[in-house]
Amino acid sequence: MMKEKVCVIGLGYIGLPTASIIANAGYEVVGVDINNSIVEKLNNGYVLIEEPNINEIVKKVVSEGKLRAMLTPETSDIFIITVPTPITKDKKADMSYVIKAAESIVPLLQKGNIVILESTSPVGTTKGLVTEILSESGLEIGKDIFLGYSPERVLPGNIVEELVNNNRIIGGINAESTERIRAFYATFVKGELSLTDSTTAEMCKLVENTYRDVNIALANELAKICEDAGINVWEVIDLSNKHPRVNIHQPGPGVGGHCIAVDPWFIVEKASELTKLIKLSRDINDSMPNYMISRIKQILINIRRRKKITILGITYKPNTSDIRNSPIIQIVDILEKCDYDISIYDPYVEEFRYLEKDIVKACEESDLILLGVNHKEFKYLDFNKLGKVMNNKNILDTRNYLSDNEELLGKFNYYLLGDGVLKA
Ligand code: SAJ
Repeated sequence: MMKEKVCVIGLGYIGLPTASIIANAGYEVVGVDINNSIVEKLNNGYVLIEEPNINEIVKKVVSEGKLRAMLTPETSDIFIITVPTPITKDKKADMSYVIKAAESIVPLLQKGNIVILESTSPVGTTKGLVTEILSESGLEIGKDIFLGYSPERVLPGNIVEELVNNNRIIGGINAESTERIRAFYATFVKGELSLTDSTTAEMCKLVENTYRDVNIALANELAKICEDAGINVWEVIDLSNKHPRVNIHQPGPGVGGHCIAVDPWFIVEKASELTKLIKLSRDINDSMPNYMISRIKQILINIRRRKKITILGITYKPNTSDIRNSPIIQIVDILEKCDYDISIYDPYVEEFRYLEKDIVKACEESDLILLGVNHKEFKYLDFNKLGKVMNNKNILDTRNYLSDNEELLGKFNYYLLGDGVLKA
């Protein structure tokens, strides 16, 4: 049977791997993006995002002519919208990209087409906003055009593998839409396909990330409590999680990225009076950068002169170059305002203010190393060499990443978020 043509709108972290996997499953795929360089590079078999295995797949499907990139959409059997849904300063969902993407396909729609929204969206977007825009085609949505919502769950850094193997939720605006969208994903997704309606599917996506944000907030609040009680929060969490039904997350310097720090606000936007716990969790997680500053000030309290801090790792999570919403960058901003000298070393970041390419240089005359992100390169650093160039051999570990490094513990004053040592 002639494989159908799929148009994927938005070639970012999710859209590009999605377009590549679908092309690799045998479909003819047109990838659409407003960014000319993404389109040009993709047509030459190159990608702008770093993801394991993505380069090989893109090169393969582009060379086979199964995937090509365009600046505007073409008539297709299936349209998938994977554009960003950023958050505005007042914590509201910015749906402008989704609106533009939906409007761009209206003139191309034909009876029997399937339209799938994948972008994280406030509850009711598919049945409301998107249905309204697509109706401008004059076609009956749900009967001539099948429409639904199917959120991705892929973890940046493991997208290609998870796109195929993760379970997936399929939420149509009606049963016929759900079934047709299920049949499409079933041709390349090996995970379980759970069927529901579009509004429930939208809420599931937001709930999955909100669940993590609330649980991280619990871990962060426990870090503050344990620190005050003079006990080690990591030991408390580790031992508590040995209970068969307890899964406390990890404390940290804050929650970054473009998902967990963002998605809870989409729920708050639609139910402001009902979302006390969700809002409070966001505030707790957003309080962590300032909390780390207070720890730094405590540790360096006896140094009167201008102090220097060396930051190891500024990305939002380990082993990635992604700095979006990174809490470590918030720590840099606060340190600047408090008149500290700052140097940064992060092997995954090409350019950033205070960034040093040489870690020894970054540590020169430093009073404290802040371990911001647990990049694998930081596990076995030569702390003997780093300590020799520092004014004071202090290290504050925000990720419990180096607490088993005997060499470090022997040479540095080792401090750990939530270790309670300053109170003990
Ligand atoms: N973090 C903690 N403590 C923890 C876990 C994470 O402080 O116990 C911090 C991390 O350091 C990071 C942030 O939270 O700054 C988020 O990191 P993450 O790896 O947990 O999540 P993301 O944003 O990279 O990906 C999430 C995933 N969602 C879930 O795990 C429920 C992914 O599956 C989603 O597809 C993605 O959001 C998304 O696109 O929504």
